[in-house]
Amino acid sequence: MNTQQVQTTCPYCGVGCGVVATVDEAGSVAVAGDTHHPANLGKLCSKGSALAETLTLKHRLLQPLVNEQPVSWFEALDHVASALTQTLATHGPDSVAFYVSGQLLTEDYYVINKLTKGWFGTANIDSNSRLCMASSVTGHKRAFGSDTVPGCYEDLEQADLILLVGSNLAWCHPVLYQRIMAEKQRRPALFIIAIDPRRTATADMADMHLPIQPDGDTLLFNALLAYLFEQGLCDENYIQTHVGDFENTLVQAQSDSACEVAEQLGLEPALLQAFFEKVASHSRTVTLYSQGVNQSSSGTDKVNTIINTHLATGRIGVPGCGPFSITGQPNAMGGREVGGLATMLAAHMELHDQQHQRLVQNFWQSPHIASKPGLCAVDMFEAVNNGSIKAIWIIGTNPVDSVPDANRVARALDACPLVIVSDVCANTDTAAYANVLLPAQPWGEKDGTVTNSERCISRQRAIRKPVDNVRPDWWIVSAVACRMGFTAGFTYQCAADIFREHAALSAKDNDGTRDFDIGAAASLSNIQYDNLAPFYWPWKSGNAPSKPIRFFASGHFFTADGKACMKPVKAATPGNASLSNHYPMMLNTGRIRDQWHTMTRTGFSPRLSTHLGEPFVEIHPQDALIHGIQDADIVSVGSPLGSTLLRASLSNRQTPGQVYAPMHWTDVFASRARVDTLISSVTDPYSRQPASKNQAVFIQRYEARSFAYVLHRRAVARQLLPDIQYWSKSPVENGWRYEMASALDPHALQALITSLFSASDNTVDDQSLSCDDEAAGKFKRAQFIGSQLQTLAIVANEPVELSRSWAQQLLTENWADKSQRYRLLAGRASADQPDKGAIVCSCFNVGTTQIEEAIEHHHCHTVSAIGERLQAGTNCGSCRSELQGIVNRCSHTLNRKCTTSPSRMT
Ligand SMILES: Nc1nc2c(c(=O)[nH]1)N[C@H]1C(S)=C(S)[C@@H](COP(=O)(O)OP(=O)(O)OC[C@H]3O[C@@H](n4cnc5c(=O)[nH]c(N)nc54)[C@H](O)[C@@H]3O)O[C@H]1N2
Ligand SMILES: Nc1nc2c(c(=O)[nH]1)N[C@H]1C(S)=C(S)[C@@H](COP(=O)(O)OP(=O)(O)OC[C@H]3O[C@@H](n4cnc5c(=O)[nH]c(N)nc54)[C@H](O)[C@@H]3O)O[C@H]1N2
Ligand code: SF4
Ligand SMILES: [Mo]
Repeated sequence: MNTQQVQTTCPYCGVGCGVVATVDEAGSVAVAGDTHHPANLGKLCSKGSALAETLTLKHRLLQPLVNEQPVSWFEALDHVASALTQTLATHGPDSVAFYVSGQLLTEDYYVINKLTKGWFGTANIDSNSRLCMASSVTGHKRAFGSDTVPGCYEDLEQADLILLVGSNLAWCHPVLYQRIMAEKQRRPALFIIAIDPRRTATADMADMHLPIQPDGDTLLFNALLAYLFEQGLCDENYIQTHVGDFENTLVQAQSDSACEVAEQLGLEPALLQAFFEKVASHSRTVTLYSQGVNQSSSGTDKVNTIINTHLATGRIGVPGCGPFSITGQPNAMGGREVGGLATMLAAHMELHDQQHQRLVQNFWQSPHIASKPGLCAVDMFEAVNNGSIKAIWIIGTNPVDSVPDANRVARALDACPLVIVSDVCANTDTAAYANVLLPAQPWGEKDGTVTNSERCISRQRAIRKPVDNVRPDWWIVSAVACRMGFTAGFTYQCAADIFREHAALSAKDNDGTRDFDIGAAASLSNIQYDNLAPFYWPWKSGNAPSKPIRFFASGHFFTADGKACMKPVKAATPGNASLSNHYPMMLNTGRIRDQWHTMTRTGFSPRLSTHLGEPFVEIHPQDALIHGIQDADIVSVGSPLGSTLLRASLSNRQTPGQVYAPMHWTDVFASRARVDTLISSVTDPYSRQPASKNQAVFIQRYEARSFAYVLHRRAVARQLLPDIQYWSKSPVENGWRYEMASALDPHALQALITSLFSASDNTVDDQSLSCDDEAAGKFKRAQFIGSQLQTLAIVANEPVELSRSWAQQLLTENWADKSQRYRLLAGRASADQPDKGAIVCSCFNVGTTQIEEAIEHHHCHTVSAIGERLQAGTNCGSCRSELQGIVNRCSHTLNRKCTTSPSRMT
């Protein structure tokens, strides 16, 4: 059979891995890592490896809709254009806003930014990057005079010491993490320190873990600076020539660290001292940081205290050194390059700089140019809420789930006269509020460029013909602009036209005054653009740089005097000042390994749902005891803004007083698990980035009277489940798994489930089984159609005990042999199908029981030995830290059974 190979880029995280997609004649797609791509050299993580599974059309938005009615593109575009024209004419430029995404391509972003700032005359365009990278942008600008990431991935392999601050790299940037671990294996002296209030999978693999109190980072890094000075490790020459404000910064750091630093940070003094000594004794240091730094009320200050330590020691701009802000989304960097935020202009130019305003306006030949900042994400939704924004166009993001005070966002959109949503999925929580819904081309069909964390620009290429009726995001916005009469600025024929214009603007009157310059790309032909290999910016002339370029090697910074600025920062008080008797716990939120954000793509992959299949809250056993909570109970987690119901997962990964919940679950996948309904709108004063990681909450056991586990071939509409207080659903092969808990008694829940999930036709096999023990509150039912299991429902008065990894295969099995059906009710695998335990390796479907057995009975005492025996961890490697964790645990208690994570509930 003929096959075609396309080189493209992964649409998930900011590592920006190259992907080779192989498409056969029948249209089926297989993906593999691109061995030629400099970011990943052939590796992919679990999410990247599962990309082909997300190409299904099942959940796609395939048709423009206006007021829920299908319309042609012609009608949809006309409707949007006239509604926006009218809003602008009646209420002025600031009544309109775009809220976009770091997952858009550079070309999409460029066009949207141009329309807003040049034609609408407002800077009301902000992005989910505000929730993600804004503190890094602001910190970079304060220190370097520009939003520049100085280093590259190679630095991580050349360093002697890596500090991972507020980054769960093992789960969130797995391929980069694997690059570090491969280097560690080659060079065991490479020392890794994780700084995170939680003992994450990343911390498990680190040589040292500092479980600091939340928001202790500014104090920690100020104290580190004071220590490095005391040890004579500040680089006087570098400071003299290249750095400003050293003295003031040092004085502030010394004054902050005069207190009991270790005690405030919640650390053993010896551990803190050991940390200081490690940093002092390793000159090749990279500090890589992510959302534990950015998403904080002191986020920008955290960034600057980190950069301060690098500037003071000259550990920047040279191999193996530097502060490194790792980006979350695939094109967070590209969005910043085109200026797609309310506080920037374009091509790394400044909104407040009149010369930049003139330059951009002349280049665009636009009627207007925005000259003051627009509203940042949280304020933008407040403006929608108070009615000053009357039309909002949301593209490639799901704010009803991901923006703080998410219920307010929903209310605001509900009341907003015009909500336009461009998405690839039909049923997102945000799409539910759209007056106009526009189907965009997803990954695999769209075409353009993205920039990864190390400034590498790669092509995303279409790997198959777009489905009829979906369009590129840049095309949709340009088509509306043209209908509004702005044809001069928006008659692009293809993505390459936009990229060339963007490249030309980056070089316009630049002459080295701005870091971002890809002027050489302005003359690419369409064919050259199509064939463009990954390259690094800056690219001013000559051939495209195929090797990473470091900034600041010669110390030249983009400030007026060419010197970097150290920033005196008053350390924040660690912890959370708004804790109270009502809200005594600190809620930390973030990610899990195999889900992507609001699950609109990964949430439909059975393979990616085996790792952690339910919304959960991780609680320290001591706190659980205080609050009368047991493992697998349902817990209400609430703040002054709202409350959620989550499965309890007891774990000493948490520090007492703190709980952790993932951000992923939405109203599509669970009854009440939208964690952003709890998060208040507190933002960093400089970057306006929300503090998503430190919310005062209460936790309380939900007194459920009944619990259920249900397997069914179809999903049931949310509206049909109002009487089931807790439910979550996850895909399994050939159907769905539901977990439930309710205030009904078990018998009533059983009856409700039977009415909801019974096959409605008369093909139901009369051999269907049931086994009820009314007195014990246990009810079990299995229904068949022919040889296929249709529904399995187990109801109990306590959390249902059942091997989930065994049960999730049941809808794929042939049940023609009726004598075997009893196993379903007994909850037992047949002898030739031993229970795998909770799935750890989703590539090869390997579970904890198998791993435990390999350790106990086959002497597999290393991750590699387990890999050789079971294949676990040998493909994407995302689970290697968990494998190591199991090895560590089992080596202590070899004759005891390993326990498994309760949230997986084997
Ligand atoms: N699997 C997966 N990978 C992803 C994503 C995904 O959705 N799923 N999303 C991508 C995106 S957009 C992003 S932004 C990145 C995010 O990547 P990360 O930032 O690595 O992920 P998070 O889980 O949000 O948070 C990181 C850590 O910050 C810690 N933290 C919380 N408070 C503090 C604090 O005060 N100080 C310190 N030092 N640490 C703290 C948390 O405990 C958490 O372990 O991941 C990207 N990669
Ligand atoms: N509590 C808490 N909240 C957080 C965070 C946290 O750590 N804690 N993290 C924050 C961070 S860092 C981030 S990045 C955000 C992420 O939050 P969101 O951006 O809201 O999450 P996604 O699920 O990535 O939303 C992307 C949407 O775009 C759609 N989409 C995918 N591809 C395309 C395309 O090509 N075109 C169009 N038009 N649509 C497309 C998807 O179907 C989906 O609906 O969440 C933030 N919110
Ligand atoms: S690390 Fe994983 S999610 Fe990130 S770009 Fe690579 S394959 Fe995609
Ligand atoms: Mo992000």
